[in-house]
Amino acid sequence: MVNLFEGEVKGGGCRVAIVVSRFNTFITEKLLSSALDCLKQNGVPDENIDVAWVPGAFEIPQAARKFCERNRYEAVICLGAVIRGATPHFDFVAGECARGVSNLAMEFATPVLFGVLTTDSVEQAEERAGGKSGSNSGNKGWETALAALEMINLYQKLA
Ligand code: INI
Repeated sequence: MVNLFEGEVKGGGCRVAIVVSRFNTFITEKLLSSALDCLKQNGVPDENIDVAWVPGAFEIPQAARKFCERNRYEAVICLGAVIRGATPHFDFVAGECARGVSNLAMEFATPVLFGVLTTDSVEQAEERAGGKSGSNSGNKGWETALAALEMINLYQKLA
């Protein structure tokens, strides 16, 4: 019989930080709203959630580091939207953001979650942010918050 470790989604008592980027706000506000719904529906009270807005995805890891350094959250959630469109910036911004978030997740004992959309088009980004209405179904904000709660519980079991 193997010893199995699996995180359960239990938000009660958790403190969570969210970094969300303002670039493509029409998408990122939907990611944020769905992430907040998920946390609240799973028992995380408003006063246990801190949210920081940053200009763009490139700045996400910088603010996420500050949250990690505070050492008072069970998870740090990163939300953003990098859309290829016509900008040559895409690969640099998307790549540096992913690399920065991944480095934090390895460096700190806090789970750091990657809810940054990297898409070829606005339509693809909308699809992943719950459609035009920003519903919770198919919304990566919701999925990232759920993943955060699972990782928090898993880390508690592995501690
Ligand atoms: N930031 C994004 O979050 N998404 C993008 O699609 C994007 N594009 O395409 O350029 C973007 N650029 C801004 C970048 O994140 C920084 O805020 C900026 O370069 C200042 O450091």
